[in-house]
Amino acid sequence: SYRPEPEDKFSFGLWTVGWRGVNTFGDAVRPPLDPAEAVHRLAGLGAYGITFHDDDLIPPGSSAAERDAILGRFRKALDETGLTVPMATVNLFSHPVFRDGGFTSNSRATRRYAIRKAVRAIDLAAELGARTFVCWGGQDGAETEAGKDDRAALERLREAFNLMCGYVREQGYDLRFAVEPKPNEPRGDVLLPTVGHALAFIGELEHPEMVGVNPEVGHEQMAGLNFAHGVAQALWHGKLFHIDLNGQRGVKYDQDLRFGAGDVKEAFFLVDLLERSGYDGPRHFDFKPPRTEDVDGVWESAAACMRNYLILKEKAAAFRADPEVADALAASRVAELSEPTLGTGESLADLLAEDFDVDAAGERGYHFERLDQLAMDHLFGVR
Ligand code: GLT
Ligand code: MN
Ligand code: MN
Ligand code: MN
Repeated sequence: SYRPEPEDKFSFGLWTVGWRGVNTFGDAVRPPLDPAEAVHRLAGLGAYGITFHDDDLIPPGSSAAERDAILGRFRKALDETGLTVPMATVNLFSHPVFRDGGFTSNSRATRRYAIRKAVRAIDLAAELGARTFVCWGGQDGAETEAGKDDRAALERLREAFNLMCGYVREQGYDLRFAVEPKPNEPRGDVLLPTVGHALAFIGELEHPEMVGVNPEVGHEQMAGLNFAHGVAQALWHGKLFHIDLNGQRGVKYDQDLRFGAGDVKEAFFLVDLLERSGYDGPRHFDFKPPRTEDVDGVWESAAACMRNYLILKEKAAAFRADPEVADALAASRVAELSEPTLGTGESLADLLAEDFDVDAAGERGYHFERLDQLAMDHLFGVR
């Protein structure tokens, strides 16, 4: 049946189902989506959360009275449906003022404006009960080398995070930050291009414990990287604060396909990893319903994101429960990697004194192919 329930913690960005299909060459193909309607539609499909940029919810230039009216309608929809706002973020990329980025624009006045806008968005996030604040600096990057001092940009980015963390602590908000990496698009090269870059950056902050990552399937794949491996490392660092699920086919522009479309095998192992990891945060879909779709197609693709997750979850569980898989895992010595290389009570000297038949050990294969094919058999539905 694969019917999503709120316990599955599926959430969607307002900008995803609300995407009107404007792309580099084409105009909008769909009408604007009212945020309150989005809440009702998503709740009806079985989602538990909705997320937004400040500007998605409250159009820039709204008066105080308009803001109150929009928020009132949105809150009413949340109350009526029980939908939550697990995450919110700030748009520091659409307006022309951000043409050279927000926190790392060469223009100091722009950077100051970006921090003001972010702080107001943090207030809005806290007001609606969000626990995670995502920072995607899409316009923070460069097309030229000469025009951007990368080390200065990193310094300014650090300054912005330190200020935002300080503000959240001062206000006593229960809110953590999640940095979203992306290698390129809209900029030729974006700052913090991959999960690894983001993790290293976080270690240089004043309050690293308040900042984690929000990796997106397609973004790591745009860099030719294995997404499940990136998520595993984020988990190992205790830094998987949030996740953007979608689909991508290889190294090309950001496709934001519905989850499951694109690299299905990587999606399978991602769900397998997430479900066994103890990650209990939102399963957030950041996809763009293709412009071929009318309004009905938008909701069909949103439902399909959740359906594909639940199908993969079932397949991964069946893979793990299969006795032949247990046997193949043992043959591949997968569990042996969890044993410390040095035994308890042993010293390096014991290890150095050990005799080892290198040639005999070198002859033995690992049988990963058999194990991996069992996963594929499960994925294909023939087991
Ligand atoms: C934008 C981007 C996404 C980010 C969003 C958060 S905005 O759609 O392409 O990957 O997650 O700022
Ligand atoms: Mn994307
Ligand atoms: Mn995108
Ligand atoms: Mn994203």
